[in-house]
Amino acid sequence: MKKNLLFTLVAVFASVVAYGQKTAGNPIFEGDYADPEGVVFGKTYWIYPTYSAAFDDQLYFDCFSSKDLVNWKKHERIIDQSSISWLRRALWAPAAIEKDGKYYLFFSCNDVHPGEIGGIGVAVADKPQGPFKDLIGKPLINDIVNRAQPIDQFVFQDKDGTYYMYYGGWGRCNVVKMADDFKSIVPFEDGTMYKEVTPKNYVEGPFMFIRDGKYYFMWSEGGWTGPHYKVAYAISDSPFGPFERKGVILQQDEEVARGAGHHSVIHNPKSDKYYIVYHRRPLESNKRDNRVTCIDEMHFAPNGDILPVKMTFEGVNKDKL
Ligand code: FUB
Repeated sequence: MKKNLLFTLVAVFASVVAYGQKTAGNPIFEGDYADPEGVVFGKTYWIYPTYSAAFDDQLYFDCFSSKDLVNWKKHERIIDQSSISWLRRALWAPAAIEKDGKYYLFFSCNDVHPGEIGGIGVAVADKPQGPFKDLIGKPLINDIVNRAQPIDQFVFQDKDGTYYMYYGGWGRCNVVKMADDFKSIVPFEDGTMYKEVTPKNYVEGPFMFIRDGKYYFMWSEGGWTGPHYKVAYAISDSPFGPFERKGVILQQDEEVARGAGHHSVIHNPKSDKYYIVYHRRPLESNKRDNRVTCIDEMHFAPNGDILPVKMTFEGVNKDKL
């Protein structure tokens, strides 16, 4: 009886501590997850990461939701091999958007090389947590154009409502225009289908957001398997660039972690706070797939430049939308 009472008291104390938790702590959830795409749907924060494991085991995505950036709920297997007939391996780098009450999840798979089936696909669901089903039953982009491997897609809505997709590995980045139903890509006004926008030192993981009317284009540099992975950025007046590299804003810190990169940015319009969601490798590890998802606040200089991000173990404070 006494033992039970003690157990109950400990459990109550633990949940009070957990409830009162003020900062997220980094990593924000357990497990090896990389390439996190942070996005806001309604009053909920969502993170869609790659399941970081051997390529042959990367056959599904989990995602995570939170009301406050601190307490995260896991949603398992929001899409898997049963709903993508052409998925063989290496399901990577999800990108999620909402349009007209439907949720679209863009993904890449198979680590595609010339002559192979794979590349960027798109799935749809009625809820952010899925279940997602392949929308077209084949890749949206299979070909290697401008030497860019079709991976690491990011779908961006411009000021006029047009959706563009930035993508590319192997050190090259393309932008394409999306059809309204996301079932295909469509020509730009000049008739071209692909525009190369590769900035200096670009490797992969493009991301775009607008702040004060300017286009902030960001990407990862270095090799994702090593310690020197990092994030750099450019500011432009156009979604097509030119993207002149301004500098690195996220990189390894000998006191905190290595291999920090492939990020996304979440903005809370109410508080006007910006958060960088990224993966990093713990200091004590040199395992390729031991990548964990973290969030830290991103700050700007008065002239609009992004200030170097200080990676932390504490993470961010509670932030309700
Ligand atoms: O997680 C698989 C690959 O690693 C991504 O596509 C790259 O951006 C790198 O993060």
